[in-house]
Amino acid sequence: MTTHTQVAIIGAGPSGLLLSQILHLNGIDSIVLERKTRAYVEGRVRAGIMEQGAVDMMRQANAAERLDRECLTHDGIEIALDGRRQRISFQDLVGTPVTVYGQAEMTKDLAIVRLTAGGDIRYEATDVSLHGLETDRPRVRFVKDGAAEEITADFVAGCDGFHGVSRHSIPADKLVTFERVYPFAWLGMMAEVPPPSDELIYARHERGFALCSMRSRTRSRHYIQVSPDEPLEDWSEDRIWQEIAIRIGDPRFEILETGPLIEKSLTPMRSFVCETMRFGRLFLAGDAAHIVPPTGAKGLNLAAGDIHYLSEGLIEFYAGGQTAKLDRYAAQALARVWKAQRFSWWMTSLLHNFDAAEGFQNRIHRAELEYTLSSRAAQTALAENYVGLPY
Ligand code: RFL
Ligand code: PHB
Repeated sequence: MTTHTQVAIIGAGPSGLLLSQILHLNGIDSIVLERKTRAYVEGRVRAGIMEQGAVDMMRQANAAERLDRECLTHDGIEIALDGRRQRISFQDLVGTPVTVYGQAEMTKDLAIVRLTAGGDIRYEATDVSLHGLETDRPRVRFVKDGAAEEITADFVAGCDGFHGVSRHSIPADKLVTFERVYPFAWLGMMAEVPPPSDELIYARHERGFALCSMRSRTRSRHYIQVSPDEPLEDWSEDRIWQEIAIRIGDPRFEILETGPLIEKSLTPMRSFVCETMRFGRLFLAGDAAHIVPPTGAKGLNLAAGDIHYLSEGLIEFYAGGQTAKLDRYAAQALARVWKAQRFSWWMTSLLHNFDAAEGFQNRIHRAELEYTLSSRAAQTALAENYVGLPY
């Protein structure tokens, strides 16, 4: 069966759902194809920090009602160096807060508004393949409920994450990519206990990085730096809690409340940019085009930024056939992406322990963190980037 839509969107993560909903509110129709089940997508524990720009995109999508009610607003972060904690006040330095709201909740809210408005999201659509991307009538083939189907569209939005099919549909000789893989991973966990502080604690310690984050005042989300090849089974609950306590400087558990873990996972750390964010009628957005190490909390926020530029381009096109904004899409998105890449790489470098062989580099990073904690100018630069650069 062949169906036509204006924009075929691959992936029902935050990028794909935001785009579909914003297009819908501007009278543009789309079909979203998602490989996994709705429950799987909505159950994935991922980002937790939203910049004001991402919150504004949720408002623009008419999907911010629960976010506005349930989110936490943070005016700063704490940084612990060898167990000594110091606060960096975003309020004082740049006057902008960040918002704590889970990506899983954001994805649920977007799916509900989209489906309530009659949106066409096809979960469990497998074997997606893209064709005719250099023509003005690209086609997307897929299998749903055992039957082969085809969609024709004016445009294809590749919102299918780092492991998706869209980026791989661009001919290899047209792809321009950059990558850096870090020699460590994050062990992430969730527990139904209050976080140790009102704000996030980022810690650099000789045993490695730690981060105490949260999803609410009663739900903690914490991470520790581990070696990328370490089996998850080697990390008992006790060992994880011990390690967090030591790294944030709370070895006697005076502020860190412990409890059973409700989730535990390992995330490899990489920086990746595909500069070919457009190929013919295909536009890549979000993790399909770029990955940042999570230290700067930028992945989801970059995805929202891409959708801002891409939706503006598509809205302009359908309003009067102009392609000026679509033609600028890749350049505009990349300018922001590279700045967030720089910041994420910098935060990662400053806060993690690299290989002992990298002694000089470790000392330089430590000196830079000490300098940052002692300089208002350096803290202002950190705050400006953390709360998010303007679109
Ligand atoms: P997603 O969320 O990966 O969604 C892509 C969707 O596409 C589907 N898909 C396909 N569908 C059809 N056909 C195919 N062939 C397909 N291949 C894939 C997938 O099933 C999926 O549903 O990408 P999107 O929408 O671009 O969103 C990006 C964000 O998810 C990501 O950047 C953030 O989670 C990154 N991130 C963080 N970002 C922040 O801004 N702040 C944070 O605090 C933050 N913390 C994090 C993070 C990512 C983490 N992990 C696990 C990578 C913390 C962690 C631990
Ligand atoms: C999270 O809460 O998941 C989180 C917060 C800040 C980060 C990364 C992840 O830098």
